Amino acid sequence: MKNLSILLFLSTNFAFGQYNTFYLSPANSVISTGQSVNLTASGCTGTVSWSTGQTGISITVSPVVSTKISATCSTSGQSTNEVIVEVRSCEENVDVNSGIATGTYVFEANNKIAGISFINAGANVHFKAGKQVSLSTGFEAKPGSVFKATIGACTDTLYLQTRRVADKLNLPWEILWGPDDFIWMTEKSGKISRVNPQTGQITSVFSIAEVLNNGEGGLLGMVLHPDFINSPYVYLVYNYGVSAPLEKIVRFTYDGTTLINPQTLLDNIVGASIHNGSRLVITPDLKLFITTGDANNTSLPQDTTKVNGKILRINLDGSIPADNPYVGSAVWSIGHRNPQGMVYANDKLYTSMHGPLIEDEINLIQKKGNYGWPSVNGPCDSGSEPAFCSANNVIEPIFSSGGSTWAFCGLDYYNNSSYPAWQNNLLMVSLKNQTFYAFQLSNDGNSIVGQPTLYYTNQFGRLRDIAVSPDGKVYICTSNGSNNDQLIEIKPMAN
Ligand SMILES: [Ca+2]
Ligand SMILES: [Ca+2]
Repeated sequence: MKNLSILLFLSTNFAFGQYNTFYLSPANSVISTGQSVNLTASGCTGTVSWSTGQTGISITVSPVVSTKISATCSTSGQSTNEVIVEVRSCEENVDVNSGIATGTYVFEANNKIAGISFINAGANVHFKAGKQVSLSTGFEAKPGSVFKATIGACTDTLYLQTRRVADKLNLPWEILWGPDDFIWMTEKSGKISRVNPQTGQITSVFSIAEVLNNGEGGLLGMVLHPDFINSPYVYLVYNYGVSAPLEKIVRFTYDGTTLINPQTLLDNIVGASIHNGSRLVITPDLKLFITTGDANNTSLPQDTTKVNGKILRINLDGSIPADNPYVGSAVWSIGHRNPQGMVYANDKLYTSMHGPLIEDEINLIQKKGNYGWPSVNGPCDSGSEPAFCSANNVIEPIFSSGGSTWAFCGLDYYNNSSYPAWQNNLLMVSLKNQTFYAFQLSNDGNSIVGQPTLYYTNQFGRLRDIAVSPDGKVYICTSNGSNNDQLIEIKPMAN
């Protein structure tokens, strides 16, 4: 089920000095794919121009992805704050678990909508479920609100069904779809397993004895050789050592049962109990990309002679490619804090990164790029950031979380026709915000369009990683610990 946390207490209706009557309503909206919402600007005596290109006091929008819309009043010259129109796809079950203070909302579910709490005066809410609308004791549609519940099919022709594939896992960190049609999985304690996605049966492959499982460190990222049938290599990154944690990348060979013949490709990377990075990606030209964290030492990411706080690039035998930007060094880009998601798509390399209390980032990685940490958080927009950015050619993120952290983690790419709403989308999961996100990429892949669509908030707990199957199903794993983690399948289904 989808949990929606909606607290919209006058979030956009605040004053702009003397123009304090110019505001937008509803403050924010949730609509389903294919639906539209009316937006109205109040208090402008001139022409209202909207960021959509439309003019007029009232407009109707039918966005296909979640988006921010603002308006400008010609007489005051003032822009309003933005209205966020969230576009949601049909899911199997939807929980509306917070009060709705204001706004127009249409919630749809293939099966059931459960509503608790209240709908305030001024809110206009429609629950539409295929089978059942369930309102908890104490649910209240207050005087002045409009509330409607109907039984009917989603506007979407597809909905998303979730299924628990496996449980009793302990801190799975990497999940990926293998060429054997099994899900390959690492767990932080040092275990590598294959999971049958149909039955959930877990087959143990290997356990790495020297893994130092400490804090955020342990056995982390994994990638398989792209030609695994002929080159059955498994690349793993993990922490090791005793007094001072280190990190290494090791290539093992899969003999059909277990992992043999470890070959260290890169070692003595500084590790720590936090900020170890450790996503691995192999590109079609057979280069291994590695994310490293700053290992809780902010002097490292801007130091091009150190491999921490970087995106690294090596050949599959561990040697340094001749065309790397710093001769003889694995460093590909600098200024990263703790990137824990990475995917290659559209001939581009995307990463997701944890910010420090603010500004979690999605970045498009360029050779020799500087991404700013620790001098810059998110965009180059405050204090000494603009000066540092122009002096150091800092590349700004293509998305940033702004004034809070969501704890961005596993990142993947979706382009399967079985769920058109996610075509050319980056999919991501987060730990702190316990949410699955779909980000629409622009056609050229260079930017993110509008706001992400959110799914499953607080439903499964902390979420660590994603895998996508060739037939368009998505798998996510939780990161709650205590041998209580799950592998969940998300499957597009016809209505
Ligand atoms: Ca993955
Ligand atoms: Ca900033």
